[in-house]
Amino acid sequence: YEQQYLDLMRRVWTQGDERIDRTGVGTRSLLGASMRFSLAGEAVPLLTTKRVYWKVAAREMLWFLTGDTNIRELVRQGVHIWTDWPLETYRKATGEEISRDAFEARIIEDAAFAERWGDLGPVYGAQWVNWPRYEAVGDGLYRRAEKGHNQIAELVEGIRNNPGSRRLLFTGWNVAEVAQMALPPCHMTYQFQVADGRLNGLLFQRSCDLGLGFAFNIFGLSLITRMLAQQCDLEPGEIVWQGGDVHLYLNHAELVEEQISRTPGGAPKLRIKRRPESIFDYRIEDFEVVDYTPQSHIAAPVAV
Ligand code: THF
Repeated sequence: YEQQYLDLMRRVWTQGDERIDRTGVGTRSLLGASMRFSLAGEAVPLLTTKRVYWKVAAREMLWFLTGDTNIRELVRQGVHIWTDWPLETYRKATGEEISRDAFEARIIEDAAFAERWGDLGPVYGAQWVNWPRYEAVGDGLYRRAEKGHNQIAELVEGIRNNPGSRRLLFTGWNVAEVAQMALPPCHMTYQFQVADGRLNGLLFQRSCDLGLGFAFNIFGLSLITRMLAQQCDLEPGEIVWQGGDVHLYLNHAELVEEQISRTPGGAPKLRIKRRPESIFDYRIEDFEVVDYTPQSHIAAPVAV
């Protein structure tokens, strides 16, 4: 399964259009790519050509499902993948040359500081479980309702009660709120299908950092598909990944060269050890990856 990924990596690296992107780092990029992976049995498309910190990706997914958009809880759990964006904002606003560690320490120690500087705006979680709803108050005026749409809860109901539906999806791309987000959603739309007692999952990702983010995003898609299948008494089927702007950052040259020279090996499995009451009750201890013997981690900088 992993060969699809390595082939795409090679194609983007050798044929991608080179340009300076939003971050100023520069990428090679192409538009439109697709991959499929089976989740049959306990299979999970965890990359074996480098070690992927799957627990970080799992914690991030659980954090999305709580609706939280502040990095504080992530940082508390030792997850650093969202720190760079608030840190950049803080440095620019204050001119203070605070280190990443010191910034994270303040986020943890000081609730008011975290409230002021740790929020990413209405990103994934906010849209997934609390998409704004408005109610009429007369005279053509509307106010924001206290409770928004919980797309995830509605999705679970949809899969259970209307499995033939072609509307089993959720999205983070709220056009009206994109401008308030620290970063508009990259993995933006998830769609599901029930076929032959199995749950298939598809992700459309408008922008994909193939060297860094992809490994997390494909694991996240596998995890949410497996969780939803469990909640709806279905077997997990296959997942389909669709990339929009698929790119490799120019400062990932060493990672790319090293990774495409490696040969995939093994068949990692993802196990869910308990069946929680609802899709919102999973804990990190519920997940276990076995038969995962990856090659060494390859560090690469994240473009902010
Ligand atoms: N921006 C960019 N440039 N790339 C991304 O992958 C990305 N994301 C999220 C938002 N913006 C992005 C953030 N997610 C890592 C992983 C996921 C991220 C951001 C960073 C990362 O650095 N991973 C390293 C180390 C992991 C660790 O130390 O825990 C890795 O090797 O995997 C994609 O959704």
